[in-house]
Amino acid sequence: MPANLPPQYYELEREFKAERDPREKLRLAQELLRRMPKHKGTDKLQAEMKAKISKLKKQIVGDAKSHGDRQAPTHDHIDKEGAGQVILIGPPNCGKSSLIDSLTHAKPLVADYPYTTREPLAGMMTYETVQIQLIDTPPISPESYENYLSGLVRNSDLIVLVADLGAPSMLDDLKFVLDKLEEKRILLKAEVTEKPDDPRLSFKKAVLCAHKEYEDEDGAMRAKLTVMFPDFPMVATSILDDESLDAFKVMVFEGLSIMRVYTKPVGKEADFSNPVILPIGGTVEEAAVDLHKDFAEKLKFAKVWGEGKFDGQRVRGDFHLTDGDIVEFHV
Ligand SMILES: Nc1nc2c(ncn2[C@@H]2O[C@H](COP(=O)(O)OP(=O)(O)OP(=O)(O)O)[C@@H](O)[C@H]2O)c(=O)[nH]1
Ligand SMILES: [Mg+2]
Repeated sequence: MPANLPPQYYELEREFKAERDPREKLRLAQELLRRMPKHKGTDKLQAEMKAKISKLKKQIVGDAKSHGDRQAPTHDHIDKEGAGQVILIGPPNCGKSSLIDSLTHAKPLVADYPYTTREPLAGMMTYETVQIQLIDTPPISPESYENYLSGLVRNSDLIVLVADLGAPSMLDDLKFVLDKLEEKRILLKAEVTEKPDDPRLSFKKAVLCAHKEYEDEDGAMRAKLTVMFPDFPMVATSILDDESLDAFKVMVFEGLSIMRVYTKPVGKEADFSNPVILPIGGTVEEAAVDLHKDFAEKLKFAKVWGEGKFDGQRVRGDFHLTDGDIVEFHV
């Protein structure tokens, strides 16, 4: 039986064959399998593709292990920790490492010359009751692009594009970063509402950090940024301005589109130290699953405290929660 595959399939297959990065190759292989019409004529092809996927997975795990043996860690993947993984990217010397230094306990190298950062470095930022992972990265410029950055950016939950308000070449530098990412098929978006039609592309949500605000006293550079990125959330920051760093945290938290839900055992106080993190609009049932799968199955009803609710309002599993709600599960 003929396979009868659509032309887009063959186009994607060519990309797959040409791709060298195993993680990207795996992503394309999974997409090929997903797009393959499922009928008798494609049985053999499906089996072959599954075998390729499994081989690629083994290769990725194997690569990580063998690099570990040689004490040379791979940088294209950093395990996620906390409520979200946020990657700071930008041109050389714009202040990425200084921001990580000010916002986390990580101690990156900071220097007044470009190309200081050579490897990614993760640190945890505390925003109110949540921990958010920030990743410092080497700069992106015509002189330098670390290939593993594509994987790191694709895997992150949010991108912070850092602009240097003190650099006369700021707009060109940022344009280069955008062009470079586009070449790697990553498009930064103010809001990601849909998946790209073309599976080779990744749409990634980004926010803007207009850094070194005191270098831009008349606001002229910020005005230029707003023209270049009209829809993107933006804060102006300086490592010398604590309020600006607080505003940065709010922007990042909001950019992650997550909310905090506090759980409360029956008859006891709520636990504010360890919120359940859900996507905005998450339900009581999703919060219960996060605690324990059984819990969600046995759930009879819940009581909710929070804005816009009666205190202890009785709700069912499909009730949509909002940031800061307190939930008491009844099983
Ligand atoms: N005026 C001013 N300078 C800053 C600020 N933050 C960082 N800097 C300076 O900017 C320079 C570069 O800082 P880094 O944090 O090393 O910059 P980077 O983006 O990590 O640089 P690379 O790792 O080379 O890409 C240093 O001299 C910092 O002291 C700020 O808020 N205001
Ligand atoms: Mg740096």
